Amino acid sequence: MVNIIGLGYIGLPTALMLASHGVEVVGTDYNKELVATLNAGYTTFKEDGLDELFHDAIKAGIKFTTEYQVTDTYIISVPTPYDKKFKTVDASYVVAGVKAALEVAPENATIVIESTISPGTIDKYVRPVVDGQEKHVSLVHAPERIIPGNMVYELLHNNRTIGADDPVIGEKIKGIYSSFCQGEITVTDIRTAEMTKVVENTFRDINIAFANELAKICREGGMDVYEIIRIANQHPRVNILSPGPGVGGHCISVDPWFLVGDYPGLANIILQARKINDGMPRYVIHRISQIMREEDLKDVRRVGVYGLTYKENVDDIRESPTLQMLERMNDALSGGMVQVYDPFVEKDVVPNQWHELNGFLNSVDMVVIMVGHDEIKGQFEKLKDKTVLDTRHIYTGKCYHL
Ligand code: SAJ
Repeated sequence: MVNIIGLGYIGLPTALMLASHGVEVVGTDYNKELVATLNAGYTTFKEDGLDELFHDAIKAGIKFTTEYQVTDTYIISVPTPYDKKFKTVDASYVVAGVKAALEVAPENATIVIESTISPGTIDKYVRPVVDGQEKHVSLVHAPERIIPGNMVYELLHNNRTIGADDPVIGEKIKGIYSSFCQGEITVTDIRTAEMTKVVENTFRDINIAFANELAKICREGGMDVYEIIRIANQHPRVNILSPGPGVGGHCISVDPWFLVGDYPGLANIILQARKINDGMPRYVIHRISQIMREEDLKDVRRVGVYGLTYKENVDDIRESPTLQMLERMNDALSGGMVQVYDPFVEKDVVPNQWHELNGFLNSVDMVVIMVGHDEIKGQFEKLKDKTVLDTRHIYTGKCYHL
């Protein structure tokens, strides 16, 4: 039996996937409310295909509880919050999860850590806890790679990495993930697995920063960045990502800082990329002011910001470029408050937040598309009388770009 500890964005889909592929699974979370919701038959966040998977797993006998189980395999997928000021990861939830597992784990059990951690975290914070007790317990790091918005498909099809001290244990854990994972699974050591995960997200951050820098250069030089990237990408060895209003989410905007923090002086491109991407929300404010002047729009309250989430078709607002922009907007746009709307965000998180598209659009003259949700793609005719700044290059009508 596998005991999954932490039933959030990664733990829940992983637990459901294992259970629906014949593995006996108990999901444990200390949040009683979350466990009660799952036991009442409801998932806790929106994701394509998650509800179907949930029903398959229930049929297969998955259990949800607040109790830690006595078993030979634990998978820890708890949050690793990030300290914005010191750019470091807080491993305390991981350590607490490991300690909880150790209390009940039998001799020779394996503890797998799925949570994203900075390279060296296991040696520094987890290993001392495991080594400091009598029982022999093996450690494994199996970082997740799935992308919010396409989690179910990617769980099934992505390649995976498993880092273990002992290759035999690595192979055993590979066997468990192979129950559902159709991709290739590479077994390596723990440090390599930790580093690889961070490198993957850093690669993407640098590529996006390059696209953002090109957008600014092309604006200055009067060139169309999207056409240039489209043509450049026809080269067989070029694959430039898309410019945008910034990089949000809990991964790409966070992981590269681990390398900057641990290797100051060596992580130079990485640091510049972070600065460029973090500067994009401010650049969008600058574009809004420019366009307002050009169009003779005077009232900031009649500017509407479409999209609050960190990217399209998800309900996650962590580190979202829109939130970063709104924080800075007050002073930059002479104190006025823009209107804001996102179809995926039901709770009120910012002032002047609308919960209905038509009302939002009626209250504004200018729309800034910050997120390319499918919702707006299906209703572009509603924007035809507006001044539009499209930061995502999705709008088909006449508009401004980054
Ligand atoms: N973005 C751009 N331009 C692009 C692509 C993305 O501006 O061309 C922005 C998005 O709008 C968003 C941010 O970057 O604000 C990050 O979004 P994303 O879709 O690129 O990635 P995440 O953060 O949702 O998921 C990433 C993935 N990592 C990689 O692709 C290397 C995912 O596979 C990881 O599992 C996840 O991080 C994680 O948990 O580490």
